[in-house]
Amino acid sequence: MSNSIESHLVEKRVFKPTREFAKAARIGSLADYRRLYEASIKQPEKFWAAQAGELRWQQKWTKVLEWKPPFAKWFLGGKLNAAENCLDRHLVGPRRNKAAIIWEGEPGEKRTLTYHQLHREVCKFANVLKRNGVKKGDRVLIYMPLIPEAAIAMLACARIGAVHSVVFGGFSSESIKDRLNDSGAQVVVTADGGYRRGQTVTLKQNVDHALEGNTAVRRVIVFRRANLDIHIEEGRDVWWHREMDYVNATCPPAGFDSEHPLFILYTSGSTGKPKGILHTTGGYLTSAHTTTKFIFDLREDDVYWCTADVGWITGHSYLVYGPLANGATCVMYEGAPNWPEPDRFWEIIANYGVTILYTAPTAIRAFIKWGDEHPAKHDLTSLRLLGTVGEPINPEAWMWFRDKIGGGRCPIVDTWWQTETGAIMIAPLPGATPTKPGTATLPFFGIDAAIVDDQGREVGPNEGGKLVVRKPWPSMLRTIFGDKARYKKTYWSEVKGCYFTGDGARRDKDGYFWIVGRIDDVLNVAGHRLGTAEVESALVSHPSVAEAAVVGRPDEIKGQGVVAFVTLREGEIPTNDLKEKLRKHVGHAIGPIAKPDEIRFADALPKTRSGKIMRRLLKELAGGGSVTGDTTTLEDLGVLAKLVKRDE
Ligand code: 7RM
Repeated sequence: MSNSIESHLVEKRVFKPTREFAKAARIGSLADYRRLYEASIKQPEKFWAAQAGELRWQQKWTKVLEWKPPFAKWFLGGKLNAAENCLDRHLVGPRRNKAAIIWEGEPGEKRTLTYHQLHREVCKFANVLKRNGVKKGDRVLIYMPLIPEAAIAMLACARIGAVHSVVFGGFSSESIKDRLNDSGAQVVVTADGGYRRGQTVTLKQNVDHALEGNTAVRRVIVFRRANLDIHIEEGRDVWWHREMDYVNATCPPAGFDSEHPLFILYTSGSTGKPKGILHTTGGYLTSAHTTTKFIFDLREDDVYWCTADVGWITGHSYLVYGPLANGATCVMYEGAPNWPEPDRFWEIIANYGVTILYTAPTAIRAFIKWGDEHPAKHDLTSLRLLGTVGEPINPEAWMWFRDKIGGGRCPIVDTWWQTETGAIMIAPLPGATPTKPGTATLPFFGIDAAIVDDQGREVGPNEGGKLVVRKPWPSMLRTIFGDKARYKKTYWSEVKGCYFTGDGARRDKDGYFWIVGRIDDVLNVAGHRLGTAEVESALVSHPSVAEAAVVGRPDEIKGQGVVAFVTLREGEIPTNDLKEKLRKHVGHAIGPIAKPDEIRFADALPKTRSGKIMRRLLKELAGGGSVTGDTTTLEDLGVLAKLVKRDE
């Protein structure tokens, strides 16, 4: 097929689950996985209904699925309360006094909330919301540091049927304003400030700026975290701790329709205004609960740490709803991984005896860059399982994670999913699936993932194409808030009858899914279509390289030439000689076609706040133009300015 994406990098390493891990796991062999997967795809409604049945429903559903493409409804007629499922359910029996959240602030404070205590705080804050006029269906914007109160505010909304919209605490006033306007939120929950790399972040001040001019906001509830001197607008702003004094801890959980909206989470479209991804209650919670249980193979005595912020979908599904619905003990850390020293994460793991660590490739590449001595200083033997999410993980980074953090003994679950999918879609089951560095392996139960060509036909082994999902699943986004037309166009018009993910991928001979990059980023060199991930992984496999981003630039002869932006490991010297070596290295690993025409050394790569490399900006730079596209989701504008300067 001439228009399919080619693949040249072959990964031969395979790691089978250890016998010990497999024996204790829920799913203990690949054969079991395959049998259950087949059954779940033949009868997805049966599988999901059985899973939904593990939650507490105040009224059972009458119909599992109504599918009027592209609109799905799950568990129709059912009524439940998401907060009740994450809290009240665990109050009978020994989980009552189990730690729900173990929190550490960046400056070093430590707090533990048991399920009983968390329940109490959530009930009280739910009453605070009610007291401030919040009703079922109202939108509440949450703009908080990563403190337990962020989760408390989310669960309090869920408890009374209000729809939360969490905005990452690193975002600007402008982003808050956009999201307020789009969601129509009337209430904002924030804090005076938070801590990041030893500095305070002025959250309340950012909210004040966002509220200049016209908005629907009539109440701002402020948690005191950083003792900052802040402006309090009489009649609009109230203190969290004062409000908590006025309420009691009784707040019975009302049952809401399964399809009642639970939250809106904005995701940056590559261009234009952010999309408000809408998730509903019963289906979302079912998927979050089920995937957490199977993919992390959660045990009663696990100490589970997901390093994501609640401002991202990973924080929603795998820091709050998934683990709490499972009654897990969750570690939550407010600050930066390298504050005060680059070993903060490893210190936390040793301190609390963390058993499961779920983090992102961007963090792993940073740890590699900072040096092996930092994890080596700490006892990491409590760990039994590792996970990654957010980007394709370069095989060398995967190997480092396995060896240096997992001590060669922990399975790694590389989990592929999106804000839109609500829950993990493709990932190994740690006791069943042999893993290979760089692949998210096989689809989760009930997920009908496939790779298709431009005509929508499924492609053969090792042929690249578009990653799609052919059947609805419970935590599927229901729409883009207020914009059905955009929902249809973005996700359901590219490939007939399928959900289009926007990602390019291939399946190997074992059926494993390899994400090759975003479809929009695919390179076209002399008629060869190459994903970005392979070329980047080839670069990262060179011992001098910490991170790489590859983009195409117009080339008269080849159509596109390959430009690689490369950051080096600590202590490496950027020379022309090294550039030549790297070009050869890629040629050797993949083939001459993928050899970068140009290599540019950079101090850092432009990334989104959640750590994804923004190739779109690099492409504009590489093409010789200035960067004109949207840069509001960029983590650090300085990075871009530096790259432009180097270019001059
Ligand atoms: C959870 C999250 C979604 C996009 C997705 C991919 C990329 C995420 C992986 C991955 C390769 C992975 N939601 N992505 N996980 N690529 N392997 N395990 O990240 O909405 O912010 O991003 O992230 O491109 O489409 S998200």
